[in-house]
Amino acid sequence: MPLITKKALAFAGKTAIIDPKGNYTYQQLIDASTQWAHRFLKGQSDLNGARIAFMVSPGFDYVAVQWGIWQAGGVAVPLCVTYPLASLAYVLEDTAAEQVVIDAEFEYVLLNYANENGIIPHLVSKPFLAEVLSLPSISSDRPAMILYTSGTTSLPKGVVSTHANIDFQMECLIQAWEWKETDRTICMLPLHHIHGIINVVGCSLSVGGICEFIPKFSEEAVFGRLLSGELTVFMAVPTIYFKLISHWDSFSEDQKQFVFQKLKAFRLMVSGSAALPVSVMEKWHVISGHWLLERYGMTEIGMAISNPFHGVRKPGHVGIPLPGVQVRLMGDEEEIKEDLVPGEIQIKGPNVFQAYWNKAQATVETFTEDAWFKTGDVAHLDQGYFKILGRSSVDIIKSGGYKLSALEIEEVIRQHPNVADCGVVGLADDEWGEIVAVVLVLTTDLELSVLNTWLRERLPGYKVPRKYLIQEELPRNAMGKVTKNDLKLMFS
Ligand code: MCA
Ligand code: AMP
Repeated sequence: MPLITKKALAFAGKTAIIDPKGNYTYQQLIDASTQWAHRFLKGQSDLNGARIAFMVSPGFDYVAVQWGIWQAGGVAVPLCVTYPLASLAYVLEDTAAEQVVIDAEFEYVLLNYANENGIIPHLVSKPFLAEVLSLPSISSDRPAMILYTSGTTSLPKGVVSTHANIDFQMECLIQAWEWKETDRTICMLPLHHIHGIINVVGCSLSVGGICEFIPKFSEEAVFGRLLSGELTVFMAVPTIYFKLISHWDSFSEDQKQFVFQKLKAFRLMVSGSAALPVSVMEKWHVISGHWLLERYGMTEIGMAISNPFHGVRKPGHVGIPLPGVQVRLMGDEEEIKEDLVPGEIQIKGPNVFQAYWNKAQATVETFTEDAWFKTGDVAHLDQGYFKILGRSSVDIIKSGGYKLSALEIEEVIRQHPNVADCGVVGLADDEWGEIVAVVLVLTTDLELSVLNTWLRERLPGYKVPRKYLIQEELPRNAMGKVTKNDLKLMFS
């Protein structure tokens, strides 16, 4: 039995999940996931690492399916619920998923595709009752999950994490942030990324806490729950704090007093996935009395660096290494130990992923010879605290907490028949961190709204450019390479 399910047995009668469909105990979660496990096994004794994809709304069914895959010895491949079919198909093909679970509201997106491509579909809407037999025993070094991440290549890579990786990633946060059984949190983050899966849902369910779900972020819905007086822990990306602050600005003075009293009572409020602007941290302190705890992580490593739960949370800094995680800063030749000298963050520890799925070469290249994972993030040290200075590649964009590859977006745009060439860059933005912008070279006239609609059928909304510029040609250096800094300047 995977560790998280084993832990759940201790809290059987307690409420685990509250979602728009109801309240569910840990026992219900264990029972439903056991049913899912048998549904996937279809009489076999072990899935032996078969990939099972699922497109399920955040909530009880999502977690039951995830645990069911793990109990049956499969590898969980969560699909983004807002992806167009082209992006879903890429993940299904790349992982060679054998089965896919489809929530009622996504049947129209995926059911035909699954049937046409020989992937066994399981509909959440279709009840199932299996005879409960024995389930395989799962060793912790087996792969548990594949999450897709964008990088400096044009296609996203699947990050394979083992049960041991996932368990460590949760346990070190539970220890560092003092998660407890009495904690109650809310998840409004997408569940195809670490932030929602590990930090929010995984940690709260590992300690016997309550995890509430709202299916889609809205300022009103989140404030509604924050002011309920029932939650103790809140985690979000900087864009969400920015949006909540803008909403708060419209409140009356009395309402602001009420908000302050309710938020002050929280045990912990965390920000991560992208740089937290100091102005947002300071404004949130005015609103709630909390200095947000900023931490740093990555799909390949879970969380690695965090400001302390007790002690100084330094604005503009991501903190100190988490317990059990080794962090070093590397210069061109050697490790940097002095303050204020920039180097690449490199990581070692039980949190570090196993491999990129089916990409042996990329896996080898992302580690140093002495087995440190190269993050590609540049930072310096300041009295023991790490400060992120940027990324080593201009082609990586962080928008709304999502990591995007400029090259992937360019490849898709270039497939449009009226586009001769293009260059994608991230532009600094107060709300989104960065927004995606593109300089286009066209073959013939093209309505930008037409291109935009065409792109939305091929890319998730958060990858679709928000700014367009049409030029005769792209600026290139002597080597013929597009100079992205010049592209950025064109927008200023
Ligand atoms: C949406 N819009 C955008 C973007 N996305 N505009 C600019 N840039 C964007 N990236 C616009 C839409 O066009 C629309 O405008 C309006 O915003 C609302 O769109 P919608 O899709 O409804 O957005 P939302 O639901 O309000 O989403 C905002 C969000 C979401 C909640 C901040 O982006 C989100 O959940 N982000 C979190 C991602 C995450 O979990 N990352 C963690 C990765 P219009 O109506 O005019 O069209 S894991 C990770 O990074 C590591 C491990 C770590 O450290 O955590
Ligand atoms: P992802 O690939 O979605 O896991 O994104 C990981 C990347 O998010 C890291 O490599 C960083 O560039 C960025 N990131 C995460 N947390 C922070 C933070 N607190 N400050 C700045 N960047 C961050």
